[in-house]
Amino acid sequence: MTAVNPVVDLVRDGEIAVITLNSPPVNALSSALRSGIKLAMDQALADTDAKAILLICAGRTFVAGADISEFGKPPSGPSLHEVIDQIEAAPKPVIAAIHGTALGGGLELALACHYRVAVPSAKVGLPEVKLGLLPGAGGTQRLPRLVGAEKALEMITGGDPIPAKAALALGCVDVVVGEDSLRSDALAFARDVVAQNKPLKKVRDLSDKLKTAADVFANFRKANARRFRGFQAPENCIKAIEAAVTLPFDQGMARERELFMELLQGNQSASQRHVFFAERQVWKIADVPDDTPKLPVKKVGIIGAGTMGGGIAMNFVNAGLAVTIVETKAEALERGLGVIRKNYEATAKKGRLTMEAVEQRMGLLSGSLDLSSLSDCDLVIEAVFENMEIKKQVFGRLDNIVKPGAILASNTSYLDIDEIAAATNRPESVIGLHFFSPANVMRLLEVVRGAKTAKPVVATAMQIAKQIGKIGVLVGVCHGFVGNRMLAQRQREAGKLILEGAMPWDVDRVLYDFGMPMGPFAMSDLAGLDIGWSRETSKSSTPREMLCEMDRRGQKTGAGFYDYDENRNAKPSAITEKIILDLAAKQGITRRSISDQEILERCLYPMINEGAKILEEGKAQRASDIDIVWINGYGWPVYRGGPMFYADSIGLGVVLAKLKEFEAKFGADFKPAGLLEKLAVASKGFN
Ligand code: T1G
Repeated sequence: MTAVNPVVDLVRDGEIAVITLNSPPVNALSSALRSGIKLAMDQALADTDAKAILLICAGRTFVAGADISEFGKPPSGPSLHEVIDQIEAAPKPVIAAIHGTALGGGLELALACHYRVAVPSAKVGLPEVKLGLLPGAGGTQRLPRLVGAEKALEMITGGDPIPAKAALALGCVDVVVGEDSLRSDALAFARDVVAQNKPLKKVRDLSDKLKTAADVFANFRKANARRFRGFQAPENCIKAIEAAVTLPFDQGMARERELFMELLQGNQSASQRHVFFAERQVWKIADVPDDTPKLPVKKVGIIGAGTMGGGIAMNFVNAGLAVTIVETKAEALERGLGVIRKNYEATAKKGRLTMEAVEQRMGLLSGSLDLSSLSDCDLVIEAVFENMEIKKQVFGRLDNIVKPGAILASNTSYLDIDEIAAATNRPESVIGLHFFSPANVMRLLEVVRGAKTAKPVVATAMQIAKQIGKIGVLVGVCHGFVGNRMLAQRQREAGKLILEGAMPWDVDRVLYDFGMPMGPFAMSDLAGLDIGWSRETSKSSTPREMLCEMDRRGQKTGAGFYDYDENRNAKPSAITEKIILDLAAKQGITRRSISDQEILERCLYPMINEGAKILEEGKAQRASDIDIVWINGYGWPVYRGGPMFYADSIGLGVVLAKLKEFEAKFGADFKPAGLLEKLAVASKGFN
């Protein structure tokens, strides 16, 4: 065995030269790995006794792509193109042996080989679009030659990997071998290639599958316009695949390069790469190391079978955990369990679940009207009405009922976890688990650490988040935690802007065009304008109050800020416009024309400023955690990286100057946070 360099070994096994890549954790194609492959190929090609070359990886996976952390840095070592060209042009057969995932540059490397062997559990894919990029090492030119343009469009613009079996059916891999015998089976395959003098199958030379109907690309664009809204990468992917179909290979490669560099140098990819690493950082807690003991969680109790309680329960049942839901009234319990069954049956109807699985999940779910039925639960999550007194009562009772050592969690969206914990004699076991509606769908889970929450409880809560398929973000106790606390800033400004001169549909249009799924007023109409509203306390002091007083409660009443047709399509409302004009006049506000830029800045900059305060107070560990909260909980467009990353991309100096201008015009709501001021002055960023 020759160590070609620290991450690549070369050994000859009979007449086969075996190149082993060993660069944990995922054999990302760093400069060291690329150099090692090139050196090993040189040696294997020079070795006259080596009749074929096997490329295999040590560790948990085949190559998971280019090394994303090298992007944006000065290039070093051979480029991936050089390595790939050397392999494809090799005069000896090169075989890739794939286990784990062959992703991005990893699959492109394998597609340059003359044959590919994979284990059944392997997955292959080109996920670059998820990083705001496209496969930039021949993937957009070689994959269509193997699977056809339509399948390539789906795989490359979607970015999701496919299992080995499907890859075999598509011709992406040549054979699927034994799960635990990859090396020996791949060696046997290589020997057979030599023995039978099989041809050097170069994907670049294939063309049969490239015949494509003229309208395939136009139809694909049309069918996916909504899904790709705001993203640049999907269109560049489509253009590159079009080049594969219309141009000779080398010209197609040149076109791919142009389209790749355009994306690599753009803001969107920088944002999405930031999110890639940010999503992996959230799990790292400075004072709660990975080896912190975790508490066993087998049985879960949920208090409240309403929308949130039901959705929360589904997460645990989906993860195979037994769940008991407690309600105060039988009809509420029945209704709650009924909604869960309906949800599962709807999923089954769409073919995404079998009826057997529906019954199996419903089998894990039980209902009760008795809180003491939760006595032996390992975790109890309270999802009752958002009222402190009610929550404290519930926690006081749970304290007397549930076994010692169990975790008591609240799904509160705003309230003080420390005050709730103080209603028990075990504040160390109390934590906030703030789910987002619909709780069985939304990926975000704000894990709210109380002043006395024990480290094993924090560690267990983060582990549970992973177990139920959520992205857990650790936050501190403050009103509205991270997400809602920042949202309040935007909602306040949106409410002021429509009195000062804009209309709800102007504000919504600006934020929609920015990339949010919908603006604040359309969102309020969807959620219902009467959440937290009561006729008794209503004073006609805001447009929302006045709309509720007129029974315009949102989509559910066919009217709110917008008027809705029978298909729930929204259109600006003359009634809302009149309410706003009258209220502004009544409040002595002289309306003025407000630019889209001001609307955007007034809505986003106070949020960013609040994010800075959250960091100052230590209510979030890092700025990128705040970005993950907003992307996974509030629909912030991933191609803008999150509010804190967005602020960095604009420049904190710009944000600071604008906040100061607004402070002078509109008051203390815009007073810049100390941290923002300090970083801006130092020309630094949050991330
Ligand atoms: N580059 C650098 N670091 C990477 C990496 C990569 N490609 N992939 C993973 N890591 C790090 C990650 O940050 C984490 O670090 C650790 O490895 C474990 O990852 C020219 C342009 C392979 C499915 O997009 O999808 O090729 O936090 O926690 O859950 O066309 O990692 O421990 O310090 O995610 O088991 C295309 C990215 C690149 C695949 C494993 N490839 N990776 O998931 O572990 S662009 C990708 C993944 C490209 C070419 C282009 C997943 C995984 P740390 P992990 P996991």
